[in-house]
Formats: sequence, C-alpha cells, structure tokens
Amino acid sequence: MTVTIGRENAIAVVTVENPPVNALSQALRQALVNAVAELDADAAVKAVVLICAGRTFIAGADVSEFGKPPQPPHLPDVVASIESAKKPWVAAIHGSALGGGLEVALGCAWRVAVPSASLGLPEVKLGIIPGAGGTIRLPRLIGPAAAVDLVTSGSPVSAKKARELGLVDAVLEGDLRTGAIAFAIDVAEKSSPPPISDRVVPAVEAGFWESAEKAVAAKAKREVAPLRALAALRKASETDFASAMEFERETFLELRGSAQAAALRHVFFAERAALRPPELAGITPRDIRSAAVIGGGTMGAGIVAALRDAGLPVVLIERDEVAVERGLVNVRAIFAGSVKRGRITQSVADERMAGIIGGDDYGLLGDTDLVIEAVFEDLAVKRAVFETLSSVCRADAVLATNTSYLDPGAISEGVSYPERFLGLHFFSPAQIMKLLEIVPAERTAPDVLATGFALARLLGKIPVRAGICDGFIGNRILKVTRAQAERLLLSGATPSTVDAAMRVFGLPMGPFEAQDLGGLDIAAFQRKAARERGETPFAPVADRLCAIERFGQKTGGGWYDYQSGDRAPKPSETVAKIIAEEAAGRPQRVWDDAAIADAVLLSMVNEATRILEERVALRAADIDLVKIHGYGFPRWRGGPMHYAEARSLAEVVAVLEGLAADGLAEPPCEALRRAAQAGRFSALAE
Ligand code: 3H9
Repeated sequence: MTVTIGRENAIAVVTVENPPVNALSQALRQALVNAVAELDADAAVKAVVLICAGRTFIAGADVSEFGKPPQPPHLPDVVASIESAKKPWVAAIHGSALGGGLEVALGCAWRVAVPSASLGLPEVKLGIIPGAGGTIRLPRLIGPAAAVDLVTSGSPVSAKKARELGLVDAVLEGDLRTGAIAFAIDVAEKSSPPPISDRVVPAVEAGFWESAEKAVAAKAKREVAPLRALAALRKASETDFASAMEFERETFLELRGSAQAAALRHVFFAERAALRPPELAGITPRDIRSAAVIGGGTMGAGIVAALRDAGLPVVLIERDEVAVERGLVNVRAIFAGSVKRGRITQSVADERMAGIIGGDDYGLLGDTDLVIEAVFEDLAVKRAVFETLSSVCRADAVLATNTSYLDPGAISEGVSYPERFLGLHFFSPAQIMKLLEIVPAERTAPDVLATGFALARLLGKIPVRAGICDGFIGNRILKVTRAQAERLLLSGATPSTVDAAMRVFGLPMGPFEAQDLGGLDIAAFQRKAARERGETPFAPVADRLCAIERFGQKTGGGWYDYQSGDRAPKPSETVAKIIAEEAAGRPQRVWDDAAIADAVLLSMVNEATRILEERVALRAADIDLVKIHGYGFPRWRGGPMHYAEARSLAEVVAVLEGLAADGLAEPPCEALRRAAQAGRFSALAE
C-alpha cells in the first residue's frame, strides 16, 4: 500500500495505491490521516485532489478485516479529518466509489467523476450498514428519498445519475487527474460549501418513513440490514449529527458481527473465487468471438439471449425452417420481455435480434468459436448432433453440451478432437439464472475448461466446476431433497406443512410447490431410467401421482389442486388419501417448522458432503453457490454448507443420527462424520 503526495503548483495530489481495489485497510486509513495533517501544515497548498491508482477509486472498507476487532484510526475519524481539513479536498473518482470509499468522498468538499464511474453504498448486500457516516451525510447531500433508495437497495448509480442527484459536482471527460487539478484550481479561489455534517436533512412529508419502511421490509424479506439502514437514515433526519453518528456506528458494529453478515461475506468471497479457480491458474482460455446454439427451445433460446446480451454474434441452428422460425420467435419473446420490464430499449432489442443468424444448415458453423448444444435430452439425438459438429466445425472450436442428466462422456463418444468438448449446464431461464455448472469430460483440455470459466465471466454468470455424476451437483442434491421431503409425508407431515417450513427457513418456495411449478413428469422419467439401471429411487407418492397424470400446475393438479387460471395451491384430498395409504403402518409424529427444515436441509448437506468427498465439487463454497444461484437458497444463509458449518457439523451429525434412528432420514455419511471431527468441510481435501 502506498499513498503518495505530489504537487502541481498550489494543488496537492494525494494518490492512493492499494491493489486490487484500494480497499481501506488500517494502513491506508492511517496514511490518509497523515496526509491531511501534512497538507494542513503546508502553507503553499491551496487545495487537494484525492485520486486512486489502478482500476478503481476506493471500493470500500477492507471486507477481509470484518472478522477481526476494528483497529484505529477508525473510518469515521478518517472521514471527519478530511472533512475538517484546512484546505478543500476534491475526490476524483474513476471505477467505483463504494461503501467506505464513497464515505471518504463525502468527507471531501467536492466530488468529480469520470462518466464511466459508479457510486454507491452496497453495505446492505454484505449484511451491514454504512459505518462511516454514509447514512448521515448522504441524506444531507441528496435528500432523504434518494438516500433511502441508494442505501437500502445497495445498488450503485452511474456518474450521470450521481450528477443529477447532486452526489457529484462535475462529470469530467478526458484525463481525470488533469481535469480534477483544473477543477481544484478553480474551487481553490472560491469559498468551499459548508461541510456536509453542518447541513440539515431536508424535511420529508408526513408518513414518508412509515411508507419507506413498508416498501423496504417487503423487498428485504428476512434480511435485516436494509431495515436497520433505514432506521439509521431516519435517525439522521430526526437528531443531531453526533447522535446519528453514534447510532450508525453502534448498528454497524452490531451487524458486522452478525450471522447474516458472516454468511453474506462468505458468499461475496466465494463468488469472486469461483471465477478464478486455483487449479486453472496460468491457463489461457481460447478466444470466444462467435458462438452458436443448436436447438431453439426454451433452454436454447435462453442461451442465445444470454450470448447476445454479452455481445457475441450467434448462429441458431434448428432441424428445419419451421423450427428455426419457432426458435427465433422464442428469442424475440425474451427480448420483448426485457423491453417490457424496462431492462432494455426496443432499439437494443432489435440490435440483439439482428446479431442472430437462424438456419438449418450446419455449414454456417465453419468458423464458429463455440457451439453449445441444447437439444432434447436423448443420448442418440445428442450424439448425432456432435457427429455433425465434428465434421463441420474448426478443429479448435469448443463444443459444449447443455445436458442436465446425461453423461457428457457418453455424449462425446465419437467427437473428433475430444479435448475440445465439455459440458456447460445452464439453468432455466438461461438468460437470467446466474449459475453455470461446468462439466469437464475425461479428455477435456485444461484450456477448454478455462474457456468455460471465461465464458461465464463474459456472460456475468457464476461458474462452478462439477464432476460427472447423475445430476451433477445441483440436481443430484435436488433429488435427495425431494426424496427426503417425501419421507416426511409418510411420517405425519403434509405437503403444505413442509412447503411452509421451507419458506420460513428462507427458501422462495417449498419442494412440493416447486415440483408442481416445474412439472412432476421430468423427475418421473428420470426415476424410470434409474430403475432400468437397477437403482431404487424413493418416491412412492410422486410415482402414484404421476400414474394418475397429476403432473403439477399444467395438469390442474400435482401435490396440490389448482383451480383453472389460479396458481394458488389448494390442499388435495386425493393426495392426502394416497399419502395416508402409503404411510399406513409407519410411525407418525408431529413436525414443527424447525424439525422439518432440519430434516430437509441436513439431508441436503449429507448428500453434498458425499459430492465433496467424491470430488464432484471441489470446494464446499462451490456447493453453496450452486444452491444460491441455481435453486434460490437464501443468500443471507450463506448456502447449505456455510449454514451447516456455522451451526456446527457435530450438531448436524447428531440431528441426522437421531432422524436416521427413527427411519426418518439417511444416516450421516462417513465423510460428514470426518468433517465434523475437524469442524469444517475443508478438512476433507487435506
Ligand atoms: C464498507 O465499505 C463498510 C463501510 O461503510 C464502513 C466502514 C467503517 N475488501 O470483484 P473483483 C477483492 S463495506 C476486500 O473480482 P472487479 C476481491 O475479493 C465494503 N477485498 O474485481 C478480489 O480478490 P482476489 C463496501 C475486496 O474489478 C479482488 O478484490 N464495498 C473488496 O470485477 C478483485 O475484486 C463493496 O462491497 C473489499 N471491499 O470489481 C465493494 N472488494 O483477486 C465490493 C474487492 O483475491 N467490491 N475485493 O479474488 C466490488 O464490488 C468489486 O470488487 C469492484 C471491482 C466493483 C470494486
């Protein structure tokens, strides 16, 4: 870390260099305080520019310090010292001014930014609130309504929007350092605006805070930080600066040590680590400048849209002209939906469509860098596609299958240059869901695997490497979850009590509602295939529902009944009768929410541990990412593996043993027992 002070006549330029993102480590905080003192004492200096080296302005507090006791100088004091400096400080912002970085900028007398900069207070996304005056200075500068939006959403705004809000004083085109120095020369001649802490929060209309509270609570669901941030903003408008600072700091420190913050921090670092797996360090991915998708169904169309959103030209291949047209209609519908939701304009949608060539001629793929197959889940059909691709594509083109359940190794048999083949498992809707399971086959070359990760980065997705097994990581856990949920039905729980308990835990939907939404037929099809292989999947009730064609919402009934045109699930007498018949003779018990959640989640963890032990997943955090980004697991719980570790693996083992003794769950696997002895999953890799 270095902080250097340069001089341009009467302007001092303080340059922060603390790679990678200029986070406010203890050393940087100290250096900033020292810089204020040094420049205060220098009579030749009339104004100060605070600028950062590297890719960004200060991106915030150093999140890796959050697990440790705070060390002085504390950030609120650093900001206060800049604010009370004898010379006006000008924050010159490029990249991102986030969290503590924006708070430092709010201590400056002026803020200027390049057009590509973004500014925000993302603390709530880490389970905390701003801790260095952000909730107090921001409403004084831009008014309470805009401050509530910014702080409780955690979403950053562009430099242009920041200018409109009054958050920055100028947006500077051209070289930032030069522009900021010119700005500083100009303002050095003027009297500075009063420090933000001396200003008052503009008054709000009656009922403002109450309605903000309702809106924030509805969005935050079970996350605590957004409402606590709102409380701090309210305090800032109802009390003096010093009391508000005290309130904010107390809340910040309390939340910093909370379970939610620990979980969200874990996800923050896991997401970043996922993009750069250590086993691929130093391997250069192949160039991807063009792509093709085979199959224009729901999944194929979603993948086309995702590739176009990332700016790649795409060829969409279908088997005949009618199917090509249908595929293009599917893609157009996706972009139309984005226009309707205000995500893109019509002209952007038109431009996205213009970048797609649809056709039934594989000859279009002669120079394509990446081809993703997304046809029907049938081994013979997929093999035929890859046979054709082998003969038409360049030898170095990457060929990927988007299978969910088939063995990529079997699909790839007969592919020429098999080192260029891999599985890329997207989740539906592919243009939205963040998860991408990357599945190397036996002969996949390291640079092809690295290309999968580079593609994920390009598409803004979270990549997780998965080994080959039935369902890879996510769907394999899902299968066990469903079986466990069904086991509960045979011992006294009902679909509604199980679904309700999982919602209480924080999932957006319970396992039975989810099956009714997605359809019970796909899983039934997979169980049939598993039985043909000699396996014995457990789904006595689901099997009977499928036998009477209760496939879910689409057939008017599944685990629940549905009235036509109404998606609200109604408990079903038919289902209750089937459950009663299947449960006959089994011991029954009363289940509360916590016991249901334990039985379902800890069974999930048990299977996930096997997955880890078999190295189908390389890291427990990867499994957390799969569940969060592919299956709606609540982020603030940190994923099932973080949840289990935070709760204690020994306790997880004990609960599973208790359930298994009554025949209510699988017993803990040997690997889980071993991990429990060490208290962490990482011990399995040692
Ligand atoms: C806060 O400020 C609280 C205050 O209100 C109160 C204080 C009292 N700390 O994302 P990238 C690492 S809360 C430590 O791939 P990009 C990251 O792990 C904080 N490390 O880069 C990665 O490490 P590695 C509020 C951090 O260019 C490397 O930097 N601020 C931090 O795609 C590169 O990261 C935030 O929440 C950090 N704060 O995106 C900002 N940030 O190379 C969070 C990053 O070892 N950061 N790292 O894997 C971001 O949003 C993005 O990093 C940013 C750059 C947009 C800045």
